[in-house]
Amino acid sequence: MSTADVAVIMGSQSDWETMRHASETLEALKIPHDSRIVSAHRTPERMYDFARGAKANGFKVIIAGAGGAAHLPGMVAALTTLPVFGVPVQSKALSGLDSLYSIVQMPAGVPVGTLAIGVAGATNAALLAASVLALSDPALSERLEAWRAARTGAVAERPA
Ligand code: RP5
Repeated sequence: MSTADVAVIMGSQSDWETMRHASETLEALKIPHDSRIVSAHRTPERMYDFARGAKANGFKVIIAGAGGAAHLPGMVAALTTLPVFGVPVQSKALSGLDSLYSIVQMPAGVPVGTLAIGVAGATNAALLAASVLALSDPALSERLEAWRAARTGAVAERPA
């Protein structure tokens, strides 16, 4: 049983440069999370075991990032009813359009909440996870409001 509410999974070590932004955002909001490499193609059995056991292991939300032929978020969503947020990692060959198309067009019945390509998507996946968890966690709800207010407060009236 994990003590983490959110699993941040990714297809490769090379995805960490993007997915660490999800982890850092969860960290900033003091949300317990666990980051793991789980590849749909290279470690399919690890992926199956993770997805099948995720709910029983105490996870409430899964953030899954992958690039190229990015099947990880969809395959995980096929194996669990936990909310899955998919982050298309920006690939070298096709700039992440391949990742986006691999994640976004799920068939009806197997949902993946697909985010923007790259760092913005990873950051926003963490914020969406926070919004879900905040529905039943008033203290987190306050931290999320404060995080958003700080962002608003940081926008200058005029360019420097
Ligand atoms: C995908 O292939 C991973 O999610 C990664 O974005 C991409 C490339 O992986 P590496 O060759 O860098 O390990 O499965």
